Amino acid sequence: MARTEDHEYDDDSIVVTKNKSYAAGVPAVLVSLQRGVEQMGAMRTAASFARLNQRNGFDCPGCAWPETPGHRKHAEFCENGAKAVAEEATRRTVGPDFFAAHSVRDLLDRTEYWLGQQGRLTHPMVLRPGATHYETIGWDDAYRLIADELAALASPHEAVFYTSGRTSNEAAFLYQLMIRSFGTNNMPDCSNMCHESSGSALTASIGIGKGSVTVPDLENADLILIAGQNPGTNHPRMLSTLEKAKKNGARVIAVNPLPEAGLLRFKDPQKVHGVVGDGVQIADDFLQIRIGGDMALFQGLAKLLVDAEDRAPGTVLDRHFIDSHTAGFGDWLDHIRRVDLGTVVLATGLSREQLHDTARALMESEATIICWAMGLTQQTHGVATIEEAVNLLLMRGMIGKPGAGVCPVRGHSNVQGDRTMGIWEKMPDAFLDDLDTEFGITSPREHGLDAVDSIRAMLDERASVFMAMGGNFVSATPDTDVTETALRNCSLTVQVSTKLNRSHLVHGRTALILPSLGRTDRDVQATGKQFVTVEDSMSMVHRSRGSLPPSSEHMRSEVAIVCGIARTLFGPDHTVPWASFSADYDLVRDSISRVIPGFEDFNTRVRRKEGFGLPHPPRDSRTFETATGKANFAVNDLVWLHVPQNRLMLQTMRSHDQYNTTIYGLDDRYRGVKGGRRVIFVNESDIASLGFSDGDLVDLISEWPQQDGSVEERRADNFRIVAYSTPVGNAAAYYPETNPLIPLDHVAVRSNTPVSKAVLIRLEPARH
Ligand SMILES: Nc1nc2c(c(=O)[nH]1)N[C@H]1C(S)=C(S)[C@@H](COP(=O)(O)OP(=O)(O)OC[C@H]3O[C@@H](n4cnc5c(=O)[nH]c(N)nc54)[C@H](O)[C@@H]3O)O[C@H]1N2
Ligand SMILES: Nc1nc2c(c(=O)[nH]1)N[C@H]1C(S)=C(S)[C@@H](COP(=O)(O)OP(=O)(O)OC[C@H]3O[C@@H](n4cnc5c(=O)[nH]c(N)nc54)[C@H](O)[C@@H]3O)O[C@H]1N2
Ligand SMILES: [Mo]
Repeated sequence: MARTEDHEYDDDSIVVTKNKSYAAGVPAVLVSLQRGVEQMGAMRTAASFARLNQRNGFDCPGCAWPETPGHRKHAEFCENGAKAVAEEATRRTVGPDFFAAHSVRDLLDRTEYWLGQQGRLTHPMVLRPGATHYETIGWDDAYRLIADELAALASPHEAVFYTSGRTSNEAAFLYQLMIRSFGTNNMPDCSNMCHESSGSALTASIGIGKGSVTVPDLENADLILIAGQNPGTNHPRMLSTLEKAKKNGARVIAVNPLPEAGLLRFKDPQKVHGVVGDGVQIADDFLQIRIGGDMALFQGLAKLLVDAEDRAPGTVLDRHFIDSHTAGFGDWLDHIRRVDLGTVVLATGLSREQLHDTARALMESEATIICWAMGLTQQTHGVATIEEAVNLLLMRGMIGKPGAGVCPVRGHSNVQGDRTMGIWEKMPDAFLDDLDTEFGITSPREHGLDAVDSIRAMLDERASVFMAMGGNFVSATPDTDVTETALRNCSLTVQVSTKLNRSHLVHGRTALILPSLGRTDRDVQATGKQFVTVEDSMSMVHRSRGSLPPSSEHMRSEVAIVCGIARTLFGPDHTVPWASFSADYDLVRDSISRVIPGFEDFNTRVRRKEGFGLPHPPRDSRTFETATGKANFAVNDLVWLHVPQNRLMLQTMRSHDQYNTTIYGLDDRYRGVKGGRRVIFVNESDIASLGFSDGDLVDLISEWPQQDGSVEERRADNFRIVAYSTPVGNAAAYYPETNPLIPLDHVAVRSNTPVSKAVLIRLEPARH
């Protein structure tokens, strides 16, 4: 099962030191500069860092956290944002000579780290049926090849079109328009593996799948709960917001199986005191919860609040809000009264005292925000868990008022915008109607395939053309061996990419690599310099304009690539003006303004300093566009995870030195691991009871029970045990090395998201 890894992952080189109790500070500044200069040279480093997240510059490709409104700091970025920029703006290139020197077979033995380090893709490349090497192909020939393969399909539903979350609004809008003009809604995206559970839960509860708070809300909250999120690594700029919130008197409670550095202490590298001082303690309380225990936590807290209301009626519940804005309260109340606190203690691993303390904090707060990320969404009961978080807010009227609300913290920098633009396999009919009216097309109304269902379709040969707008589908999805088989079944795989990755090497009968411009690159089209737009985690839309000269004249923008394919596919007389769109992105925005509510006068408003915010009915007016017309209390049976004897529940997460499947380096600084990634963090007492020692080399075997009583096993070899603070029975290791362990069918109820944060495993002494 497991791929043999080369020297970079040699366990002999892994060094483990004590994990850090604070994030950022001096080392963060040094790492940013060093990575920049290594990849880009001093000039490009200075030029790009100066324009990162500035009003006339480009949006950081790192994460979707908003820029601070009003006054922007000179350096509105963080160490990991700088790494993301260096990764993209590197001067190293991968061109025809590289592909002539390396066969696909040879490249398959390299790690993602090695592949990514080779540089930017510069030329369109094709792998012909049976060929051993990629060779160059002209753009027009590449478009023709795609158009011919698509036209030859028996049905448009035999093609799937993936999107990763860096794609701009303009490119995403045109991409979905091309796909729907072609005749399918098969649009899997990275969201399917990411915040899909948030979207499902929030749409059911409050009628919109997006967060309801802004940066000023966070800064003015009384209480902020951060559950299942590691902002110190994945959203470092959020720490500055939290620091401000704390200065204003907020209490912050971290809910996490791991004591993540950024949650405990933070040194702001952009401030002198941050660099030299001890830093600010961010989390006032740390609830070290067992994996999958959050649903129990939220129900338990609701129960304690209901008990308090019973003791002193009128003091806890927001009756006015509940009566006028919610539905389902009575049923929910009956259900919550029956929650057993003993079960909550078992499920969470927390003490009664911690539960009572947290309940008290919720009762004392007049403005509560709950933030979350992958620790909640990538769970079997992720949707229900998020609904429970919403219940907890609804009972106190904590939505649609300043300083209060829901805050799902998004991942990819434009993943939320891509959804707004229609990248979704089940866009509502209202959107499709408006799209059809604008362009004179007939969009299919039947829902398409998401990521997991696309893999199933390719596996069963129901789909045979796979195209990806960015991302690294093979490594980001679960069940690596199965997914690889699925892609190899295709007749054509097309990857629009900036960097080389494993998805270029696990291919269909014919494969194409189309090199695209990224955020940092200057984009010039027939009518001159272009900019694109993105939407952040808080529904703010703004411009992004790259300024660096592209490292090759053969790269094209994502917009140009989509328009090129579409023109070839549909011919020059198509009702959509593809050629004009690719020449002038303002025209794309004009169409968006007519199709998507909230984008009226798009071209004017997006040119304003701060861009503009999209409407959010619950936040703006306590309006809930659900089936009941109210915010819904959800009733969910309490489910939590039992870990059998001699087994561990494994969560797969990010190190400090990676961006999803892109590995920047081998240094997980805050957790004290250097020089390698094949480590598994295990509680000391589990290490002893399983008969191992810290430093031992083990194989991880996941167990997936079958209906007939048998157990399916998957294996990932050679992980070094690291004794670490994690609840008993819970372990952690990095993604994507652990993706071969996750069964394709291990998905979240109602969102079909792969359950990457709860994989049942056992350890065996390493075989090799
Ligand atoms: N530098 C950098 N930035 C990134 C990314 C990156 O890879 N690198 N990725 C981007 C993307 S696409 C995303 S989606 C975000 C991801 O941001 P995060 O969600 O912060 O990413 P993970 O590393 O998956 O961390 C999940 C956190 O949840 C905790 N956790 C695991 N299981 C549970 C549980 O059952 N309950 C609770 N309460 N906590 C749990 C883990 O200990 C960990 O702290 O970051 C974005 N930003
Ligand atoms: N086990 C496990 N699996 C997971 C997760 C987990 O926590 N655990 N997290 C999941 C999550 S939250 C996510 S979002 C997915 C991520 O899934 P993806 O978004 O598919 O993966 P990335 O690694 O972000 O994609 C990196 C590639 O994108 C390309 N790229 C980068 N920038 C651009 C650009 O501007 N344009 C184009 N065209 N291409 C570009 C580069 O070629 C690069 O190699 O993984 C998921 N998989
Ligand atoms: Mo994500």
